[in-house]
Amino acid sequence: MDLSKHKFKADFKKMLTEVYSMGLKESEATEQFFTLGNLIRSYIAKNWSKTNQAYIEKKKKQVYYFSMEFLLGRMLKSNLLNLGILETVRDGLGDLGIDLEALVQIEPDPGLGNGGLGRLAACFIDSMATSEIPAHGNGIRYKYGLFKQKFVNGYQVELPENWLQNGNVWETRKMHAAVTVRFYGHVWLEHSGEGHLVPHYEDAQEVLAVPYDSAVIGFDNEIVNTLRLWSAEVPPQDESTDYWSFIHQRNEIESISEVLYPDDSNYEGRLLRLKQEYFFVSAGVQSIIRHYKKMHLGIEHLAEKVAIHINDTHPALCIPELMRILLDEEHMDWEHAWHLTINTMSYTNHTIMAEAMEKWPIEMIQTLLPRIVQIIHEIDRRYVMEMGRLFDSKLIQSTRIVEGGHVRMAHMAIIGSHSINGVAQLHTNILKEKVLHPFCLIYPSKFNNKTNGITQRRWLMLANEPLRHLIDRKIGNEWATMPTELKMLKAFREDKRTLQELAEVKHQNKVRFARFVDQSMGLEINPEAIFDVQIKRLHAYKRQLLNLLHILSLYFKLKDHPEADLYPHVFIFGAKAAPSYTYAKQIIKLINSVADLINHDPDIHDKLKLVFVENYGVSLAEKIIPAADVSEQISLASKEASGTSNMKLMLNGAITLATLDGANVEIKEHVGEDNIVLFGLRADEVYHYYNEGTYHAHDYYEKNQVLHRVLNALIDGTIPGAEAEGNAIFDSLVSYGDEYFVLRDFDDYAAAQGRIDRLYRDPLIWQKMALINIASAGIFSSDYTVQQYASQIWDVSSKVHRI
Ligand code: TH1
Repeated sequence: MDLSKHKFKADFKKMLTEVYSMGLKESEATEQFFTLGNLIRSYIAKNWSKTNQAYIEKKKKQVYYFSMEFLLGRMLKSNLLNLGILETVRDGLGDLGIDLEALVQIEPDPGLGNGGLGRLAACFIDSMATSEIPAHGNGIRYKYGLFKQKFVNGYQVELPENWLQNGNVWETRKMHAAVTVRFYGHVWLEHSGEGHLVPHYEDAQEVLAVPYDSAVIGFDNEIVNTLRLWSAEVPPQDESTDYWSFIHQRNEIESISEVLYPDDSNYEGRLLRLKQEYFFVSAGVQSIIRHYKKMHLGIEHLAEKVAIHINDTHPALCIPELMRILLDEEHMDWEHAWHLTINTMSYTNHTIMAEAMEKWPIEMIQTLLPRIVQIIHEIDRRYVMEMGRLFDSKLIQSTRIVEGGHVRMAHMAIIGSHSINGVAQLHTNILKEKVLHPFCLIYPSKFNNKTNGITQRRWLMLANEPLRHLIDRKIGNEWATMPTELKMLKAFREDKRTLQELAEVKHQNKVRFARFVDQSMGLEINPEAIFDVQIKRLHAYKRQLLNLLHILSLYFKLKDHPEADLYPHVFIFGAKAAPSYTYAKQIIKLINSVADLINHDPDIHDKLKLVFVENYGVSLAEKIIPAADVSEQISLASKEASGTSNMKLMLNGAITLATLDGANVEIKEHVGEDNIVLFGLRADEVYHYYNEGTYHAHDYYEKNQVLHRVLNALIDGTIPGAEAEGNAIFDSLVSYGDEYFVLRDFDDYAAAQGRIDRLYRDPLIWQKMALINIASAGIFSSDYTVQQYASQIWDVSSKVHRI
């Protein structure tokens, strides 16, 4: 938008008086932040309604991205950037004696997600608005986001994250768009006068779903899409309601949107979680139908104008819910309703981990959602009947929805959608060939790949301004919307000056991060050291333990040979564990205890430091990623569906140290073998071990001297404070089979770390690798990812930039 600094300053002062009746001098950062937020809202108001009107008037097909999680991060700078007024506002505020960065800190970081899946949804809505895709997010307005992590004595302690405490400037409560969602009770079908069956409900609990809308602003294009998050409330009561039963009901109902479940890649079969899933699905689908009817096209054309995307199986109840509305409220016959539903729905699978697969007990659904369970049974019955004519009955039994008293949500999502995609090429291949192979025989054409992506606007333009300016000086700024233009940087691969400038940018970011570590943790780290970063949820398959065991081996090496030629290293971890995931919490405690040991050992000096940042999340990622030299992507091959921090770190010039897992495979293809450091078992080798049952972890403990010493340190008192955890972890590796092949990959990992150490010593070689990584990262922009979803899955228009 066009905005002069002069006008901005006048607008700002005016808004401050209007909202707070305050002059500049009396105001503090909090008022200034809310004033700026309100001003941004006023700037976008016109374009927001214009966008919506245009979608209706032009009868545009619209996409609804259903996700239990939207891990947005702070929105102030992102909104300013996308509006094209970041510099004007920064300058203008500066004139008024206000530091924009101080206002940025006022905004709470809304943690409405756990990790990659939720952050992907946030990158997608930014990219969809920027790519001019008519698409909206649909999710839950959790009162409490992901817990705040504290370390007490090295143990993770969880505190509530009350992000709404001071209100949320970006949202608008839309009372007129509220809908009712029904739970419990009894239902029976009766013939209506007009020849169809209509359901009658008795004793149902009614919940009012109230939407809160936030603007999703496209970059430099006047598009404003919507993120709609639902909040659960008690419907208006009549006079006969008993007061105490009302209070009781209110607590039960409001608990639905109270808190985000803190499990990543893990399924907790709680009733409240099922309620959450149906709550936002039913509210979202009802509101889509209501909106669709404004176009007056007839319900039979729904799939031409609406695409519903199911982000993992958590919103898979969209399928029976849309069927319910088409059958019970639109009085369609089953075949037509089913055809429409399939054509409307598409589904992304994000994991092959068995413990993440949702399987809801049929009685639980029966009690909570009596009408939905009837529809699920009927979908299942027809599937078995119709497919049973075409395929072997064993194949059909193994793929049906209802089995062993459970509803298999992935099966329902596949059977009820026209598209199912994995999130990286390797992951999609594993789905097709192994995990979902039976479905691939039945529906080969439904399967496709959409490799994940990240938005370069948040993860480079905003998070790493020094690098952004360097790139702009070298190749211009078209990469803001045409990210593969970054490849032009390759022309500078031999240019010493550019490589030197790149090194200076990285150094500057490392100094900044070191200052942060010093101030927040009282720990001094040396910016000349290699900053080696592993930031992601704590999960056994991600193998933070492999990293830690190697750190211990370096520590012992330095203890035995203080003169050993090790380049100084700072190992940086950021990770939350699910509160109920005991093993992950034990690993956190062990990492913290090892950090205490190493960081306080006077023999070690600056050669080795271990930093475990507390409360890792989007805001911390924005600080750490620009300062990273090495990106640890060391999951056991086949287990990490894609990963996205690998892409963010590469984009910021870190060198990837990786197994050939998830999107690492594609990173390797784009940067070439020389610009990535690989190690470890390949996915097919992992499967081979499983099939043959030939992995014996204990042998590695017995035969590998370095490993032997490191593992013994876990149980012999070398690591003070973590005796119990050390024992449990030792047993998991040595006695109970080492499920994720940590010991098998240890030597190869250590050798790869040795290569990193040697490469880093030659700054020209290292910076050239960094430059090629940045230059090759454009293809991993979520702009391209969503453009592919738009054309290949959703069949909606988008502004496609050539790759
Ligand atoms: C993650 C995957 O583990 C990761 O590899 C991928 O990059 C990311 O999704 C985005 O596609 C997943 N997060 C969750 C969270 C839950 C359940 C399953 C997964 S898979 C709650």
